[in-house]
Amino acid sequence: MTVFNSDEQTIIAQCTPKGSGALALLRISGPQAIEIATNISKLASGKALRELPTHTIHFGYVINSSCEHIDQVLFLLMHAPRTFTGEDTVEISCHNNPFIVADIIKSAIIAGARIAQNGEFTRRAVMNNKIDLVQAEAINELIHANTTVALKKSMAQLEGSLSAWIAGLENSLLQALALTEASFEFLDDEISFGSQIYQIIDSADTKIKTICSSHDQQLQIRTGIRIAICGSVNAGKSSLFNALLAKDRAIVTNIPGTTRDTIEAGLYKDGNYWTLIDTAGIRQTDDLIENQGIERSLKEVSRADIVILVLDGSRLLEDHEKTFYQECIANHNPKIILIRNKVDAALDNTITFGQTCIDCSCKTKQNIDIIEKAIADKIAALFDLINAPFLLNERQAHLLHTLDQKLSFIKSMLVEPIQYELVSTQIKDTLIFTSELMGKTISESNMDLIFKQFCVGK
Ligand SMILES: Nc1nc2c(ncn2[C@@H]2O[C@H](COP(=O)(O)OP(=O)(O)OP(=O)(O)O)[C@@H](O)[C@H]2O)c(=O)[nH]1
Ligand SMILES: [Mg+2]
Repeated sequence: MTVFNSDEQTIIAQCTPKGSGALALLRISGPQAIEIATNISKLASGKALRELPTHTIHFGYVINSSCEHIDQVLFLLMHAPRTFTGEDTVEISCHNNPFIVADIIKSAIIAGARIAQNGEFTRRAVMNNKIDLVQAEAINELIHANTTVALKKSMAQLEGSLSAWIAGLENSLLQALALTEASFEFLDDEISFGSQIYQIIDSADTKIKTICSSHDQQLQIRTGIRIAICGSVNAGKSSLFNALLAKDRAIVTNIPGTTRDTIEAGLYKDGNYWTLIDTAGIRQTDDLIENQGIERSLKEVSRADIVILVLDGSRLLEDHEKTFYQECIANHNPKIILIRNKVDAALDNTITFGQTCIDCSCKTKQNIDIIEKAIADKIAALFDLINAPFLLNERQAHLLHTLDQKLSFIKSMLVEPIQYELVSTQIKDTLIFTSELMGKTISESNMDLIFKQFCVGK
């Protein structure tokens, strides 16, 4: 069902990223979209856009209020309701020069449009029942996905997988509600569905718990993987950082303590976004600044998803260094990749703390590819752990967590003698949460919060 709001203003925004490039896409959506586009266009065919059939493309010019040509463009004309927003829509493909884009937007504003707010096109798609709120959120995830796994999951979500899951949950709760009401009605006949209701509630609760349990890990698939490079001073951490990035990003010298603060740099690798973090080397020092840097390195060991622990193969370790490596391995074993650098100048130093250790040389680039492979394997193993079919955002996770608590409470009420009237009230309460999850009963201010996270033009 498409809902049209005659008070709704017509909006315009650039949908493609700002900056110069070959082409840009602008979208005009709203009740006046076709009229506005007609007034700012001069088609090569000599016809007016308003007279042309829906879902057609037209070549021509955007003109300003003095009828001067701004740019040669293509107009994609789409009548409601078969559009993204469910409203009349005209999309303009123009040349991507920021001055052209600004002039086209200015012309449209003079003709009666206004600039769209963050996420306003998607919000209108939700208001017009083109997609539900969960699918709208999936669009935002899709745009910002930093790993191929996140991309796949948000695509599935956009296609309705999470919405269908929530609908299934809602159905179970409605079934439990029906049985509760029936038990209440037939109380005198001593017909009770207590155990059936318990089973339904318990199974719904188990499903929610499974999804919620991997929420923390899901952050990795959404935001990319943090890979910290840590170890003793002068071990070659910055050299490895540069080798993995394939550029001289961090300063490398033979002076121990060269890196004093953490440095981050990102790269796309095998369909994932890696954030590499070079850290200050661990050593005992009285230098205040260096000590703060070392503190940051230790924090990074805890925070990162993967830690590349670098040993200096050209010298023997001091006792405090051995303690650092041992503690690091003991406390963070699953995420550690131990490597021994400088094998080109190696002493007969085979200390590995009982771990698999990759020998390498940042100087000769020996085995850098093996380190990359070890990182990719660790990422694959991390993703294997996350078997939940959906990626929940904070809003969804919070609502599901509250729902889980509510269902646990209902289960505690389902012991004889059962107060069916009270159980029924509680189940009705849970349906408020599923409605809010889907955006059916969400408040305007909460909607504002959700769409604020979107970019303009989406
Ligand atoms: N022979 C040899 N020298 C290396 C290798 N990797 C790095 N170095 C040298 O080791 C020294 C220290 O390298 P860095 O990359 O700055 O080491 P770091 O661990 O970042 O040092 P800090 O930032 O001081 O903790 C430099 O002189 C590098 O040229 C290697 O594989 N073989
Ligand atoms: Mg360094």
